[in-house]
Amino acid sequence: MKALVTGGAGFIGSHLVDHLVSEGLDVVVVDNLSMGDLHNIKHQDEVTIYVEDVRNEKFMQQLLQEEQPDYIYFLAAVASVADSIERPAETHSVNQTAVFNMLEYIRKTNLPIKQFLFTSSAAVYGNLPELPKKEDSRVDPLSPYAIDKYATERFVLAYGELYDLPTVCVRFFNVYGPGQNPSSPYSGVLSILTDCLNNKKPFTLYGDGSQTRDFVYVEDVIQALWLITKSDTEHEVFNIANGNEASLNTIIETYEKVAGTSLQVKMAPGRKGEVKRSVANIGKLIKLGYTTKWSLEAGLSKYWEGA
Ligand code: UD2
Repeated sequence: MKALVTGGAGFIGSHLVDHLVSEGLDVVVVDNLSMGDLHNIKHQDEVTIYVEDVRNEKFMQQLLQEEQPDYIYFLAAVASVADSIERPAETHSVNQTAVFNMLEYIRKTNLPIKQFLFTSSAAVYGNLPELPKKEDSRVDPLSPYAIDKYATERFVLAYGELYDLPTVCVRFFNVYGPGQNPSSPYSGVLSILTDCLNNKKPFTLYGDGSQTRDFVYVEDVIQALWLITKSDTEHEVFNIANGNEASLNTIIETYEKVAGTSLQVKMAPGRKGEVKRSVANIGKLIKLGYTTKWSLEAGLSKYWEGA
């Protein structure tokens, strides 16, 4: 069996690639290294890597013909809400057009795939008050990023239904773990916190710290993705999360305990368009056999050990 992972050198993608290799799959990676780093992939010598942009339509078509993957995991994205607000046209071309073009090519050529998995985001839920978020909760995508993710989900599911393609979508909540790049102000907060604790840098807290998130350790995310693949599920959306709500203040307190050191915190006004509370209902994943193996404490300890 062969898997194609776009964005396979990125934070989540590289963990997925290593898992797929350990499951005995042949793995092909396409990554333009805009965010990713080949060093993230442990099994680099066992993987076929193309440093290319998923927007290169000709290249992607040729790749699909030559490699004939059974599984396609579309993780390549500009994964930043802020970026999508600053450069909406460019992020749209990655977050939607590249996915659409691939689907269209698969449809036209009847490429015999076993699963096409598109990675969306909790961003689609926006700031609506119902909690926890279920896959069929109302959505309110507020940024170009969230709109692209939601619209692309719809394309992926509609292509699945209309043209009988085995497609599925997942919505990532706040994923953390080794390999997440802390260098941008819009990097995941836990990668920034790790960097601040490690290097005694001040941490800027946006808002009063009462905002909540559902933080999920990357190994649990890989567990979920693999369960979805093995289940041959089609035309469904799954939240991928831990299922627990934690405030940023709790995160900071827990991480300080784990690291045995205290953080220097600078207060700043809350970010514009910020989601106040976020937590997922993960019942659908649990039905596939998902169990969260990493509590917040356990995940943070493991992350800190390797930091
Ligand atoms: C996450 C996703 C984003 C999008 C969004 C949808 C990540 C990295 N980002 O954004 O792609 O899917 O969910 O809602 O998973 N914070 C600070 N100081 C910092 C950095 C962050 O206080 O230096 C706060 C930030 O204001 C927010 C919380 O920490 O309240 C989490 O921030 P984040 O950027 O890790 O993730 P989020 O939920 O804004």
